[in-house]
Amino acid sequence: MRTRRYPLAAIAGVVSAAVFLAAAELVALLAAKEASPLLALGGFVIDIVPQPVKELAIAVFGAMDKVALLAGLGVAVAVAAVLAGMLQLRFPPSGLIVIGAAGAATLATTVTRPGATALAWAPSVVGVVAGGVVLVALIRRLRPPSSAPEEGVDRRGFLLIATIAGASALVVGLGSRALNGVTTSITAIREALRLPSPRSRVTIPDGAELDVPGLSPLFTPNADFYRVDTALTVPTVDPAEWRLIVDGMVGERIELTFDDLLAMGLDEYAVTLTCVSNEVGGGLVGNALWQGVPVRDVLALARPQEGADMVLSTSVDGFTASTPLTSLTDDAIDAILAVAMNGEPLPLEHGFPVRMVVPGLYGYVSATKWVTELTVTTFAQDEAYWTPRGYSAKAPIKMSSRIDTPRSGTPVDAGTVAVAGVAWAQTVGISRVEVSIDDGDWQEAELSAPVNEDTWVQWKLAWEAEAGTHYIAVRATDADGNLQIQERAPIAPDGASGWQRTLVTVRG
Ligand SMILES: Nc1nc2c(c(=O)[nH]1)N[C@H]1C(S)=C(S)[C@@H](COP(=O)(O)O)O[C@H]1N2
Ligand SMILES: [Mo]
Repeated sequence: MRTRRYPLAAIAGVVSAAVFLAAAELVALLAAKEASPLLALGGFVIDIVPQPVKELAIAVFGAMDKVALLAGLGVAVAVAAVLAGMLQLRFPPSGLIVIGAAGAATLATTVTRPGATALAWAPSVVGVVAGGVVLVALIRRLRPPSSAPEEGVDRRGFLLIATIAGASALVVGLGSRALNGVTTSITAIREALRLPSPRSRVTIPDGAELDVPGLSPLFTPNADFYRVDTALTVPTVDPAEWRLIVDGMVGERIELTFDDLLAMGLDEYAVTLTCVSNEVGGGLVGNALWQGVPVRDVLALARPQEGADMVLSTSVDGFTASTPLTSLTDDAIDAILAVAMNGEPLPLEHGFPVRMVVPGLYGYVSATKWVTELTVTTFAQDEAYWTPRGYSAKAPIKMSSRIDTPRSGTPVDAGTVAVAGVAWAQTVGISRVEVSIDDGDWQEAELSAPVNEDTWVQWKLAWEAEAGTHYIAVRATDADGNLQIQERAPIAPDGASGWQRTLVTVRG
């Protein structure tokens, strides 16, 4: 019987790659948690991918963008593995060279990742060795040195090694990854955490929430709150080990523990967070009640020096944001180090245990999650994560208004239709929202009672809808009398602008 050797060689490649990754995951679990080659490679791709591609990925895959990235990486690894197997059969040792090159790539990314430890090299190196040994052993079964081509293939030996190696790789790899995801234990720590009661609570005025089906709630439940970050896996930070360092242009470098921070006293704040990637009418905006400590109180302990104009906040995963120093020290702006969101400790994906929240600035220049360091510096001297990637170093949130209901794809019945949505102009407040049907006169909508100037308001308008298709447009005016910018702008470099206009269908 003629054994087809190339398909077997392809299998040999895939099994070797699985052994490589599994051995690396095991070593990562034992010696260097952050140095999982696949995740480091994924993180590296996130950092180098051009912004338009990143936006496309978010648009196409939505919240699944990271899953899609991992799936894509998996396909790339599989293709490389098949190639390595076939190459090793035909032109040894070129298959080994492919594995070595893959190892060199993951080595380079793991040792240069933020938070890399002294043993960050180990998973890649052990992975390459294990994968290489299995590849050589398998391919040898396909070409015994003494035999003529197509003959003397040790099929049984091949299948035995392939099965054992493949199965162990699956068990060890998946098991290690699962154990490495200490997420579970940090979840337990978070659930057991009891924060001190805040000294003050936000007063919610009567009429702060309108009752219209389909309208966003005044406060966005944590589970529905948008999530945007560059973290491929959610960072897991134990509050007992968390430290906040304040350094740079300061009179004294300080270091706070979580308890130190809590001891400064918590207050409650209502702030609407907005992402610079939010398109007009988009959902990357949410409103929450936060509990935290003013950043200005923490900075004051370190005494920022004359000449500084920026604070670079750094996350445990290396993300950075540049915030004007004045936005953090101004008594009128409630910039906080937040520990709670809507009455519970920050969810892991929203920055547990501590994040920044600064009213009036887009998240990428202010809302650092898993924050561990505040460096007092200057815009001239330092730049943050998104600055060299095409976004402005400074980015106040642009006033905007959004139509929540009726929605474009959902027809409504003729008659009285409640048109409603939200509008925000953080640090200033909204004074008016107007709606225009089919480009007719602007009609003033009813506003909810504002909680404060940092939160969105809800608006609604009763519309006598006739059968057919209609345009609904919305625009807001802030408390200083400025009209929302009509001119359309893309999200880069400092946020989208324009009035939302949607097409709705009314059934007769
Ligand atoms: N560590 C870290 N913090 C981060 C980011 C990030 O990528 N990493 N993204 C920022 C951006 S762009 C936004 S809009 C907000 C989003 O916060 P949320 O995910 O809690 O809604 O977090 C900010 N903080
Ligand atoms: Mo953002």
